[in-house]
Amino acid sequence: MPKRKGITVSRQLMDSQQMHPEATGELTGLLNELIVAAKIISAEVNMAGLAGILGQSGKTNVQGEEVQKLDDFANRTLKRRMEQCGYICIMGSEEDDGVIPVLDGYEGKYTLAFDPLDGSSNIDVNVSIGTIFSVHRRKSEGKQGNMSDLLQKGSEQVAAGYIIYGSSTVLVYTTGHGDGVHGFTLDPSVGEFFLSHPDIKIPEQAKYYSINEAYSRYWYDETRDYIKKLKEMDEQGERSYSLRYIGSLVSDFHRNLIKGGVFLYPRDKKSTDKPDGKLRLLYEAAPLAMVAEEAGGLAITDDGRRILDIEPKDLHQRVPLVIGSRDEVSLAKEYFTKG
Ligand code: FDP
Repeated sequence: MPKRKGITVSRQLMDSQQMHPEATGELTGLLNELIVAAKIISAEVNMAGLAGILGQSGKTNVQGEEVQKLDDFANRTLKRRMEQCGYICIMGSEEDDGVIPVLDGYEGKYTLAFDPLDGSSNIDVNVSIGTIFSVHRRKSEGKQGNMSDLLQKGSEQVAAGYIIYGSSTVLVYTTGHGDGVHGFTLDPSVGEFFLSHPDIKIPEQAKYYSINEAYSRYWYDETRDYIKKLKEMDEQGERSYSLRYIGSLVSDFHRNLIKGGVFLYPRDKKSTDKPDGKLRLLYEAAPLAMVAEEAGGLAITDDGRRILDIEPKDLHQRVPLVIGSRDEVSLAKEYFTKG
């Protein structure tokens, strides 16, 4: 078939739905609703400086209206749109302690977990931030879903992805099963996401590594040895890797997905209150792990376990994360499991 140009994300979703005769269109509907929420958030992010919604909430904008912080805004937008979309039975948000119900009469067969605006320390300084999402099929019966519907392994996700609000707004998603990872760029002049990165494959070998080096004095030996190895010269006597650390997981991950790289947020001795590192399994690690694996990469903990196999016990469970190009994550696994 000749390659088509200018494919919108809705068209792509419809096409992939048709490749699965058992599909009812509900997942497509869910993703389409999410995309609308993403467009609203993207518009707000682009206007944030003008609208006066950077920084703390409790401010008024230039029109004298009450305004919310951007992460509040993103959270509310997602909840408001998705609670009445009719395709999900329960939600979990990185910003909310407990489960989030949907409107009575609008219960559907999926669940949605999201980090509404990842990279919060970058919100006020025009650095890329993003929304990460994860979709499971519900397990419980009845109308509203419950906690057990959200506490499912990453390997049971039916869709996952993210939207980056950066120099352009880019949506990346996968529905698994070898359907691939696809990237779409928002054309703000027409308000549509167009296919810009079809069938993304993460380069097997990395050029970059991403870790917060400022914590190096708190690292365990395995992390230190691995990073030391990455810094060694290659056989030609040249430097092999560059360090990039934006401090927005979603942005660091995206760059590594496109260019080849490994991102680490391992356990360390600094965070005694966070023995498993900082990142959340349900809202960050599991969805990105699904994208990474579907693109040919890997995602493990810093003791070598596959992220997608971890059974969540808690909505806000944290997990050490090593994710990215196959060769570098495999090398990391050797270091982390040496014993
Ligand atoms: P942030 O706290 O700014 O929201 O998940 C949280 C996160 O950002 C990730 O996006 C990012 O990779 C990480 O924390 C940065 O943490 P450090 O400042 O500890 O490196």
